[in-house]
Amino acid sequence: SNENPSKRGHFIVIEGLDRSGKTTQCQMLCEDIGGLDKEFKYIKFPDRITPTGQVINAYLQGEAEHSDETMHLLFSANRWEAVQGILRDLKAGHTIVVDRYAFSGAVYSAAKENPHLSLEWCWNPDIGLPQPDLVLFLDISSEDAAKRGGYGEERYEKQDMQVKVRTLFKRLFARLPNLSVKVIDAGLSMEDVADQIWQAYKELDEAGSPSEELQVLP
Ligand code: Z5A
Repeated sequence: SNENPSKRGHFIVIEGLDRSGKTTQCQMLCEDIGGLDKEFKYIKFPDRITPTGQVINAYLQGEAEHSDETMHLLFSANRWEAVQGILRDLKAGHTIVVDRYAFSGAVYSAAKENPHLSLEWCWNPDIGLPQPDLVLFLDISSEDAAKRGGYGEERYEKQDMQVKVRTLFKRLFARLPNLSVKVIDAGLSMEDVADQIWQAYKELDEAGSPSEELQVLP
């Protein structure tokens, strides 16, 4: 029940296009959770610090070239190497807020002009990762996203890519009927986006016991 002291933390993922405000919203959500005196942890993928993350960072910045398949599997490995820590923190009752996850992993690779990288092939290496209790998809048109700061510096920050990515996100979520996905209108002000997210967080929290074991991505 809700009074169970060994209750695990919530596992929340924020997804969306570039410049949809994911990092901004993760920070605001973490602050609000902390304001309730609850323990939280923020994780951003790719984690550019680990050995796989350093290869990914160099690739994204255009400093290194690798095959599409190699990069895809490295992005996935970058999540797999975080699994033990995620499970340990959830078990300790900490809520985890994740900035991009397997959904970005599948759709950014599948959006490439490479016939080998079907959405299905791209999803496969992430099957078995812990499944989030809630995915907040920050939905924004690629035109509105492009109007925001700092756009266009990294490898995938091109508008035709972003249009494909948005379509693929929707296709992927439609294929995962047991996943709880909430679409958030991310074209609004930061405060209005944060309000929608806080509403979704409270619904999750009030729904009570995530005491069962975490599901895995199918
Ligand atoms: N990638 C991949 O291929 N495979 C994978 O498995 C994973 C990722 C995990 C880097 O990711 C690239 O890696 C990314 C996907 C690919 N490809 N691209 N391009 P990243 O997460 O490291 O990307 P990022 O560049 O750090 O984040 P971002 O997506 O660009 O930004 P964001 O987190 O969504 O937005 P933000 O930093 O919060 O805000 C962006 C700007 O907008 C900033 O100036 C804010 O002040 C402003 N902002 C935010 N909210 C608002 C509102 N509501 N109104 C107005 N302005 C706003």
